Amino acid sequence: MTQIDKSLIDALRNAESIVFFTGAGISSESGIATFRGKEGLWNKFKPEELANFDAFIRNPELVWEWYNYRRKIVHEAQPNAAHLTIAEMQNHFKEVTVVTQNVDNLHRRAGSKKIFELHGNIEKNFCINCKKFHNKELDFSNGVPECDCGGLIRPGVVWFGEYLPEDQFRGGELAAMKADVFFVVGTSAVVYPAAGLVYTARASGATIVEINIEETEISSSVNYSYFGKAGEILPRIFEEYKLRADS
Ligand code: BJW
Ligand code: ZN
Repeated sequence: MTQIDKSLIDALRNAESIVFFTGAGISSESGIATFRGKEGLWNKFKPEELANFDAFIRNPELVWEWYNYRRKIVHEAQPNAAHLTIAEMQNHFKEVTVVTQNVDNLHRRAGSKKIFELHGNIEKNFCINCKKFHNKELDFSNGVPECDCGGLIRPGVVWFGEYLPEDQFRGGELAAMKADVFFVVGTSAVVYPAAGLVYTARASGATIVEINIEETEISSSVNYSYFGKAGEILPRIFEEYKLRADS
């Protein structure tokens, strides 16, 4: 069984601000497939075919089919032990911030309060023409839904080649700069500018802790790597912290 380093627990005991930078892997134990890796969604679907604006214009039905399929899975999923541990940690630290690349709402449903969503939210939709949001249930009975202005309605997520929502990215960046301990959980850390936040946190002096089932692009740049499932490792770290917090 992976041992949790005592020096990490010491760092947590001295920490005021902790940040969880999360990716698809944190939700895989809730039954939501990741994008990359052997169980990844994109073994079947290529990102360049689906997660970009040109693909949507070329074939909006196909792109919507993919998002509606995923939306159904997300609705049926429940937050797992990793999401719940992060939410519980809010009661033990001055400031806990979640900076997520996920669009699945599971951090919010677990009870996390301060969340920055870098890649949007699968529950939201907006018109490609006037940008108005259409967040109520959409009607697909006459094909891809349209706005009153005639524009197609698209999922409210960030595709390749698109800018991240400025307020969300800026919030994530400030949190990374302020973090005492910066956890990187369940992300391959290959998609930018999100992955760059790890280096922002490191340059600002944070202790970086990676939790992943396998090595990633950033493994050689972190202070601690724990290889295992987020839903097992995070509760163990928190248990160790609570045990030693009183001693
Ligand atoms: C577990 C686990 C368990 C599993 N426990 N762990 C060349 C070089 C550098 C950059 C670029 C480049 N060419 C283009 C770019 C920019 C591009 C980019 O970064 N591309 C790289 C892939 C090369 N980025 C962009 O385009 C971004 N925008 C941008 O740069 O704007 C500026 C600009 C504007 C105009 C023109 C040009 C530039 C936007 C990126 C948007 C990403 N969108 C997606 C889709 C969101 C909507 C949706 O959900 O459909 O976001 S792509 C997809 O990847 C999704 C994710 O949020 C993101 C990251 O993936 P994540 O979360 O890391 O998941 P995985 O699957 O990769 O990894 C899961 C991990 O979990 C694995 O490591 C597992 O081992 C682990 N794991 N089970 C712990 N139980
Ligand atoms: Zn419109």
